[in-house]
Amino acid sequence: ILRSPQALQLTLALIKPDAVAHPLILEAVHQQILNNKFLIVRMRELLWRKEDCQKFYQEHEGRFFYQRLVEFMASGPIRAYILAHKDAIQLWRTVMGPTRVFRARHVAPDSIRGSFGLTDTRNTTHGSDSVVSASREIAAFFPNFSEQRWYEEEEPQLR
Ligand code: RTP
Ligand code: MG
Repeated sequence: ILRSPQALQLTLALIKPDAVAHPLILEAVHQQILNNKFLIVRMRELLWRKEDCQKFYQEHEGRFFYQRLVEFMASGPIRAYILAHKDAIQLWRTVMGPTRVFRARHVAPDSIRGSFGLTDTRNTTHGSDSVVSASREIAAFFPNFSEQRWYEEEEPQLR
């Protein structure tokens, strides 16, 4: 397997506080990552400060849900992953399902959000939505990670 952005795209996945707080849901989400044959490049658990959330979600500043989202994301531990796969960004968003929980339950009941989402804010997971935001979000959570070095130097670990 050639390690290139075409063959193995990187994305940032977050498991949000509602899911990290529940061991069975946390395990089920992790299992979805494995089932879909993502390569887990990095993984860490952390508690976010409110200022970090505000920065991360700054594109949503002013939206009616912004304050609620920021407070929720700082309310408990979250888990962050760098995932690699062919077309990882779109694949992870498909595995997550639609953002809105009502839509997720009806259109994609077996998706992560369709299965476990509680509300539009407490919707279990986050995934980058473009190559540009994936790079920005990976850097926010894994400041020592170099995408370029990863593509050039590390050998793929096949599962
Ligand atoms: P994300 O930005 O997290 O990848 O999510 P997305 O593209 O699927 O959804 P977007 O519409 O961009 O929403 C950004 C985040 O805000 C939360 N949200 N809460 N009504 C609400 O309470 C509400 N609406 C959106 C979502 O959970 C999403 O993480
Ligand atoms: Mg978005």
